[in-house]
Amino acid sequence: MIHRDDGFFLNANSSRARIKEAENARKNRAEIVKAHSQGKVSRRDLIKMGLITTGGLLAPIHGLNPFVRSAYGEVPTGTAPSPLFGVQPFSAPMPRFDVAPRIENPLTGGLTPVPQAQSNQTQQPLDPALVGGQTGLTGPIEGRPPGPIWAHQRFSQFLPQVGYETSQAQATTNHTYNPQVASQFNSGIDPTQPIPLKFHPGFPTQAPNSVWTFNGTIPPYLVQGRYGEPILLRHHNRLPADVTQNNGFGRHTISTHEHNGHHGAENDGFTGAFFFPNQFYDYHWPIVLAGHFSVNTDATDPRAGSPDDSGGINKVPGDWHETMSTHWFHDHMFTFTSQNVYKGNAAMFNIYSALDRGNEAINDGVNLQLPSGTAKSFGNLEYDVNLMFNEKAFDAEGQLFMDIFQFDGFIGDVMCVNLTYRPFFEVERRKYRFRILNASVSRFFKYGLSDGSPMIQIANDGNLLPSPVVQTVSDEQGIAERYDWVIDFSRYNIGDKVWMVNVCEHQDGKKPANDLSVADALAGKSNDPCVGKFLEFRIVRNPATPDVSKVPSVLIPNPDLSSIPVARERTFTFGSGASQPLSADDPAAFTTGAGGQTGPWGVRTDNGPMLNASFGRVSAAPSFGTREVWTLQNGGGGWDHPIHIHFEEGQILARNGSASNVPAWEKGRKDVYRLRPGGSVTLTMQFRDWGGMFMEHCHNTVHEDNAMLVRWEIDNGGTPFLRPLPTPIATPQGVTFVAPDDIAPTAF
Ligand SMILES: [Cu+2]
Repeated sequence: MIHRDDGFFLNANSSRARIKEAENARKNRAEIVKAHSQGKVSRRDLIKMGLITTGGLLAPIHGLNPFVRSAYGEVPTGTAPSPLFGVQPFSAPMPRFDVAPRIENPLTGGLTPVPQAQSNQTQQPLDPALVGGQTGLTGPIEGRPPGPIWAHQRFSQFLPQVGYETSQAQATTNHTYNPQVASQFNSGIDPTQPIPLKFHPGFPTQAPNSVWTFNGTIPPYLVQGRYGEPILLRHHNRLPADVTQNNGFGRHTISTHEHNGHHGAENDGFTGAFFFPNQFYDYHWPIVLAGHFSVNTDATDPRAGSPDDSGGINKVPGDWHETMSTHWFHDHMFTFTSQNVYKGNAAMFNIYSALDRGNEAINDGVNLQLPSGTAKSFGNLEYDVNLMFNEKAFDAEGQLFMDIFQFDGFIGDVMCVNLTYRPFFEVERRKYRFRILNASVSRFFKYGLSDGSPMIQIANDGNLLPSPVVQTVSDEQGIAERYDWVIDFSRYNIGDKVWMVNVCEHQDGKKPANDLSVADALAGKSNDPCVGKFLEFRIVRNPATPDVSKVPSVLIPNPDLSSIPVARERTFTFGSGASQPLSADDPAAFTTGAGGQTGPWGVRTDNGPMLNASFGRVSAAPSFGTREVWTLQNGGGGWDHPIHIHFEEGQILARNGSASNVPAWEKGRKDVYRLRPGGSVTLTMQFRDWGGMFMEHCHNTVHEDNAMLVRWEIDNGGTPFLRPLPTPIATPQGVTFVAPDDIAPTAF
């Protein structure tokens, strides 16, 4: 246990002079972040001005860089502490998610204009602010790339049956909160009361351009879907057309990634397929089981199914072993993902199935009866609770603050659950399911209950585990990973309290610095303000009816891939010191200068060079319908990287070369693979059902943005897919296509 008296986080005992110095440094840096986010200076300009180095580091200038040794001490100083306005922890209720209303007839009037297979290129006048002040120009109403290549694949076969419509928008008061549970299951919150956008009732209201959430409101947004019921999510961009109207960070162009949706790539939120203010993008989520066209194609197995509206099952094609449950969706805008997600572009998506029904009472031999509720045939939320963990930072006025010059990662100091500072949640004496999302920029969480009681992990990422795993403390949950837990509160008495305690200390965004014991975290033996109690459970009553939920000893076994030949093995190394051979003018490439050293982060594909991202570069092109084995290697020991591979679920075959290193809670399917310092993960995946271009990247989104990301695409030898696929280049006047700017020699 390392206990520093001082370090990354300044605290109230730090000298006033140091705090003032750090606050001044923050203000000075914020001016640069603002200029960069608004496009007034490029990374190349910042290098020329000597403000950042070619390695991507903030130059050691006193008054700018908080890590410069100062007269006040030898150790690095951090940002000034976020103000808490006298607020005490556990003084506000934790709000449940705001459930998106279903639009039942998206093709017959529910959505206007009617969704269509190809992008709607109807022209509209362009706001001059989008085009350098030019007037009289027009652009398409939909930002999806035009034409057949980016048409929704198999749209007529999977016509949307339900629609959702939401806007990325400036912060505003929520007047339509619908948690889909009675207030007794929401710590007494009255949903008819307006909810201003505050991270605690005692904090200041956020300015419209400080926070950009779904519909501009909190609590976070939740979509509920089910297999066999295709969804059309129409996402409007209602952000300011003037790029400078962002309160210092965040980009007004967005791309929405349904993290790990098994959908066509045109609906994946490709990082280069972003759209502009006043446009919408129609995302078509067919919600099919992987293997839809090759396994159980006659839909005879009831385990491959969707809940119907009367407690039964609608059987669907595909492999029931591929059933997914807890998803989220978030921004994927090229080089601005960290800012946009942090600013509020993050929501959750629960998928219901025959196995994971969201109804704990239906006992039909298929339904696993996980804690949820009983009133509705599926999707009951009384005892099935989405939790979004992330930490924020605020400026001296209490407005949301972000610093993009910590290229190792961005770490905040105000721990929030469901965007509320250290809240309480009232529970009954029975079992609950918690779907926990790490929605941070760069922080890992590791947590347990304050009394050391067991928690049962039932899912990792979107996937129920083969078998539940009992733990008293979680693993270090990486950014974008989802862990689902069952906690049984029947062991407590009415009036008891128990806390969730974070034991994972960060000193920077590189990796966890130290894992404390729960006892040490409770004793305050860390200077990281996010270590310690952060969520208070108040046991308030007995359940009105007996708890009939179960945690079966078998959940979802993995699909057996042993008879499928391995078509190809690939290696990706994630590290620093990357270069960018592409031109500074290349619109798809992360670059700071011609022939440029940029960086710092990159990916080495097979034995090629360590490269900065370009979404125009094809790094890998697996053949449609095949299985491959990929090894993800950490290029260094000084950092951790949670690597996300889009589209298909993988099974981890080995950690550091050995299957025996894979812990029980990683034995299911995964979509984020944290490498651990110096470590490697070997996994296997199939490439089925859909085509197009996908991504693989670090989900420490500061690393992703700077520029640890590769594009891969599914190849079918030329038909029906193009080989290679053209790269979309988004402009307000419409999307054009260019040939890939680079193809790795081992891609095809
Ligand atoms: Cu990383």
